[in-house]
Amino acid sequence: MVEASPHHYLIALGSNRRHHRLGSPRQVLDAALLALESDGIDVLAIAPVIETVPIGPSRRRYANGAAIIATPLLPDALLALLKRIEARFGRRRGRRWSARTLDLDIILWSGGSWYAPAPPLIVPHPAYRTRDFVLRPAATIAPNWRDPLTGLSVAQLCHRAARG
Ligand code: PH2
Ligand code: MG
Ligand code: MG
Repeated sequence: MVEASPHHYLIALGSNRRHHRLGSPRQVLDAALLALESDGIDVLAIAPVIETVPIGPSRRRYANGAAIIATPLLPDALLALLKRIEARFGRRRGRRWSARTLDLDIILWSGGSWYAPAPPLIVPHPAYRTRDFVLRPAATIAPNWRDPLTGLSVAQLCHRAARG
């Protein structure tokens, strides 16, 4: 039998802008998970959403979350799908790290490492190991998932990031 969804991914969700119809950043994240499901992605685990202070130029607070998903898509195809969902939610490409309605990032995948130059995609996400706003939600659903580069678990990375 062919396995329907062989790849597992840890994805990070972020929003710091209301959506005119969906509402608050937190409601945007809930709707984004439903959008993933209606696009055929299996959502296996959802972390409780947290509110975080913005890192970078935007001054609005973020709602941040994480999910474990399963899909037959390889990272490049999944990234294309995530970008289409971001666009459907009104995300505009502009200044780096400007306020956004929806940000969907691939953090880890079950295949280990992935690198593609165009469009640029590196998995594991090159910056997630020090980002508390990614690691805190991630550690609630994937504490034992090991980073292939450092060999550290998500829980260990989370403790380190919290210590600063
Ligand atoms: N995302 C960024 C930049 N800064 N800060 C917080 N707290 N949460 C985010 O999701 C976030 C950020 C770029 O994607
Ligand atoms: Mg992104
Ligand atoms: Mg991001």
